[in-house]
Amino acid sequence: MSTLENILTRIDGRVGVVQINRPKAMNALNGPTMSEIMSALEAFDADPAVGAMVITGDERAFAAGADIKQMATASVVEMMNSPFIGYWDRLRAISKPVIAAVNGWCLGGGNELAMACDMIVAGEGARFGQPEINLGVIPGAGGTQRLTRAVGKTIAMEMILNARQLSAEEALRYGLVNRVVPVERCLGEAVRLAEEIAARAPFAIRIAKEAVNAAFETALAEGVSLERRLFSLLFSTEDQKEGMAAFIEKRKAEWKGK
Ligand code: DAK
Repeated sequence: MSTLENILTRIDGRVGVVQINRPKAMNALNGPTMSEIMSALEAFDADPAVGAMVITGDERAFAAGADIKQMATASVVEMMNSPFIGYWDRLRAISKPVIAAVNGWCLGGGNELAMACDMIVAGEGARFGQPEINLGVIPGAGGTQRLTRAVGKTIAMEMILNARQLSAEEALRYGLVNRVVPVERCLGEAVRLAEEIAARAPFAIRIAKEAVNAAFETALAEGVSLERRLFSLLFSTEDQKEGMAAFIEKRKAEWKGK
């Protein structure tokens, strides 16, 4: 376990875990916290001992949003020049799977952080929302786009225009989260899921993540064509030969990540 000012990190098996650790501020995401989160994820991404990652908070809050106290007096120029949005771009560039384990409040920039991950495991009491309208602003770190893609226009409109919060069960029903588990099992379930994924063929996992993410950036024909190229590319890996040989020989494949 390594302790920085605003996060804790550890490696659990082949899973890198980042825990946001600003309990007095409901894990609000100020610049230093986002900087530490991203540096930790990038270090895990570069570490061959890590196959997948989990970001979590504590039982009261995953994160209650960007730090309102830090941005309350900002000018338009300061916000336009703020490096803050760059942290979400860095998260998009992480090549290994990242799972958010969400208990408690998951609001504003916190929800945008969870949605920028690849999957979300929610604890039963989790509350998801984009309450920026209550502050006289709108989501600014991808919320209007990622939430709409996740839950559809009508629910996204209600959440963003009228600060509607979703319970964990509603988030599951609308497709925002993968599964809902008891609070005390949330992190363990996310790590277990990450561990399962980390045990699979590493290069194929990375390519699969890239292909699914392309669905949000491209037209269908372009996405299908990219998928065909990525699929064919995997036939240059030892893992493809091993995976198919193992099936034919009725044995478990041994992945090399090559
Ligand atoms: N920022 C700063 N401090 C926060 C905070 C936040 N987002 N959320 C909570 N805290 C602090 C509270 O001020 C309080 O501090 P003290 O008063 O004790 O010093 C402490 O955490 C405990 O909070 P409460 O006393 O309020 O606790 P409750 O249980 O009563 O309520 C709550 C919990 C989570 C419902 C409530 O704290 C709350 O409504 N928090 C604000 C939620 C919110 O509005 N979130 C959206 C923030 S705006 C950008 C892109 C995106 C963004 C910013 C920039 N760029 C492109 C540059 C994102 C913006 C946002 O996320």
